[in-house]
Amino acid sequence: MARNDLKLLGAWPSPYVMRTRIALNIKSLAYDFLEVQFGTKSELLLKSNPIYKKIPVLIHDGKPICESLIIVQYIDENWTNFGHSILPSHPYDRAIARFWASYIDDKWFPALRGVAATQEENAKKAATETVIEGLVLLEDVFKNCSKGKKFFGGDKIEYLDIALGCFLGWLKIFVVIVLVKDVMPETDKLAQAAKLLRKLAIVTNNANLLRVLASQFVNHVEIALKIKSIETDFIQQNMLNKSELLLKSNPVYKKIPVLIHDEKPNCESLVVLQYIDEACLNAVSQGEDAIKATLEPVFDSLVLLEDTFKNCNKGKKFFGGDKIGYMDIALGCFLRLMRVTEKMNNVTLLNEAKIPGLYK
Ligand SMILES: N[C@@H](CCC(=O)N[C@@H](CS)C(=O)NCC(=O)O)C(=O)O
Repeated sequence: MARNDLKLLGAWPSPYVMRTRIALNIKSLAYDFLEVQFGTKSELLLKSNPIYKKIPVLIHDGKPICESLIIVQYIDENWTNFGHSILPSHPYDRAIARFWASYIDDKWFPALRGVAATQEENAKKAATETVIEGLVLLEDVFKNCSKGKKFFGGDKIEYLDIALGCFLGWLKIFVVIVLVKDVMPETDKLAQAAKLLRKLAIVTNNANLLRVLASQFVNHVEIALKIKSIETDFIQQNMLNKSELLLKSNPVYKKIPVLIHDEKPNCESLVVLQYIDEACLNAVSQGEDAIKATLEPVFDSLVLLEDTFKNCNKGKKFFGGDKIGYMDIALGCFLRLMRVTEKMNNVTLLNEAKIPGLYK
């Protein structure tokens, strides 16, 4: 069999690079490991990952693939008959695995890094809480997935083992070396503490937002609150064990986000967005320059996405050509939020002249 032309741009200590190397090992694929010096950006890296300029990048037959979790999925899909499959076989189990993998990357690991990086006591405490709560959540997921076995994937290493596992070495380092030591004793104690913390969440301010970390709907509301410079207490919710406050505040849907203002709950993210805009909660709205600075990266991203659209759609209506594809779904669901942002800030994000493809 012809050897695959596989090159991996990476550095050995990087947890993200470890993910891709584990996946390559599972599939018994040989590859050239092109080590990048930490902190430097080779020309090949800049050319292969011009958007994020980060490792890992897998180069397969001259074509670069970026982002560790995407690379792991690519390896699994491209070499289905090699080794065992990395993603679970059932689509629902796959969805669950992807959901938690994003949670690990978007919420849990940044909090873990925050614990080490921040000097400010309250911020450190908040980050530590997030890390602990995350571990408790992930422990639940592990119990459901592993079915009493050693891995999330049961007897074999699967997607979530790779996604989380590569951080565990770093977690130990944080626990041992960094100041976390005092607040991070044994897992069982942590679990108890996290449950207690959840129960102790007290409504103190006028405006409180019941939320969970990984909710896009909550994110929408948080963005609106930020735009309006409204300070809120965030009351973390465990959706597997709904709090009395949540059930009382949103008895119809029993969902987050709920914005509690002067003890009156507001439910459903779009309704909450309008409420924030209309009631404004006595907040001072930001100056024009601040809004412009916030929105600039959004413009830049839209222009990049317009380029991607041009490459993918082959002159047709969707990223997927004639039919709605993955990217149409991923981006399309944010269109309403962009319209709301435009309306709330009196700005134009979807500019037909600059992004004609996306606009249409
Ligand atoms: N989301 C990316 C994260 C990759 C990442 O953060 N890589 C780090 C190395 S551990 C990097 O290249 N950092 C260089 C930089 O931030 O400029 C992935 O999953 O691949």
